[in-house]
Amino acid sequence: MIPPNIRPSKPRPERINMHIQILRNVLCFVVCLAAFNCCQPAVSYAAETPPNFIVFLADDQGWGDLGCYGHPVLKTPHIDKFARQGMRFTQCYAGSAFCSPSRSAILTGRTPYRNGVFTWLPERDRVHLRSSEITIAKLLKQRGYATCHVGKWHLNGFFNSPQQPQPNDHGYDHWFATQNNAAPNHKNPVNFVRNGQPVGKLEGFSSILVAEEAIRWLRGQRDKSKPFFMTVWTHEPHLPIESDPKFMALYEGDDDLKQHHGNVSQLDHAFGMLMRELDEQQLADNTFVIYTSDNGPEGRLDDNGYPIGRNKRTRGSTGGLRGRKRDMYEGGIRVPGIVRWPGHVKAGTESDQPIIGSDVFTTICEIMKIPLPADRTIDGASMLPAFAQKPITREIPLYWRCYIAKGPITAMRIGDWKILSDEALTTFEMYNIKDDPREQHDLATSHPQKFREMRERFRKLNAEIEAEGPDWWKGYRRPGRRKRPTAKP
Ligand SMILES: [Ca+2]
Repeated sequence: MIPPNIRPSKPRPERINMHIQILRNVLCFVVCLAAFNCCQPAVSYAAETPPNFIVFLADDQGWGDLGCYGHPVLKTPHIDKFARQGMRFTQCYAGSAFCSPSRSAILTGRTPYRNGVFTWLPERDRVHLRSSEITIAKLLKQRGYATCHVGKWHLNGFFNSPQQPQPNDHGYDHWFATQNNAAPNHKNPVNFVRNGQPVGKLEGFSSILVAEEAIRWLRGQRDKSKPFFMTVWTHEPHLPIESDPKFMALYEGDDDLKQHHGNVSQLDHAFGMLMRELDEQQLADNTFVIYTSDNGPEGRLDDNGYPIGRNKRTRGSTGGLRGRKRDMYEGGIRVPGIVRWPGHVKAGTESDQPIIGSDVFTTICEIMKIPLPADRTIDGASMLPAFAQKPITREIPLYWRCYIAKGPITAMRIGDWKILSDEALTTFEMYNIKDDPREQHDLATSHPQKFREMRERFRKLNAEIEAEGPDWWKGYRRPGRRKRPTAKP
């Protein structure tokens, strides 16, 4: 539209030629821009300030153990708020059905039987995360990141010993950790080690102490000229549970129930402390934060939801899914999974794309444009398409294995189909997870073609994983335990 105070001048040939030239230039620019955009990935970060990363991991928190995952009683206001600020994954999986293996998958992008950490690690176990594994902490440190681990480590049997790699050998500048659980329990723990130095008895509750250490590092100890990568792995709500009475007071019921539920609120409070610190340091906008858990809830419950085992504080929820910790059914492996990354992940969104712990490695590599290691298999896929509400491209199927599972020992999922089996891959079950998330209807017999296809892929994948990983799982015995029979090939 021409402004009223400017009269259009009469077109002259040279003016027309000039206009044509301008039009050509504009057209050329538009075409070039379109071509450039076509060649770019859906999201491009190269020109931006490198983001910070936080991987926050709860211990033994089930798929149903958060307000934002539908728990009717648990009070988790900070994590619920976090979910409203980011994307909540309804089908997030841990890399395994128990502790150490899941952690190894997050750091390496590799399924546990491939990276060697196939079992939970008691003290003095020879199984450990080998220095030959490439962790995401190591890759980011090489690219100028400040790195920090706080909380449970559980990736070696010889913790704080020269006999096996420690967090600093896996890329961490600063670490404040325990080998496995906080001892004697979450209250006043005595077994934390900071950068190789035992710190003695601490006053307070474990997840709060862990968050305080993370905050101290963020405020004063890190090199603020660098972006940072931080893993925050709480001990809560793993046994032995001990909760601050102020969190127990939020609940009605017997003391053991209050201990468990209060423990989840304690963990939620610690998470809130860390998120508030990001806000106060104005770091939240440029920090990718993922919240997840390492496996399903501990213990067995009767029909009334009351614990069957000796420990009555095992009140975690699978949200109605079958099985619990150590099981290959969904309740053992499906966990909360929430990502917040302002500007890249739309607030208050949900995704039903299956993701798994090992995807953390690949996702960070893609964001940072770090090539995936070419000399080994990386199982994880990038979550970035899910952030844009698109399907994730997964070349290697989701795979789990837990030799102490009560039912099937191993499982694989492709699309909506999941196949489960004994360790020798001779007896199978198959479910359609979309139609039957509670795994009530075994379709192995009624869908023979799909079953054969899944079984073949499962056997092939299983053989590849066994061939690539160390064979520590063969004839494994825990320190002080009798030898386990050698597994069949
Ligand atoms: Ca665990």
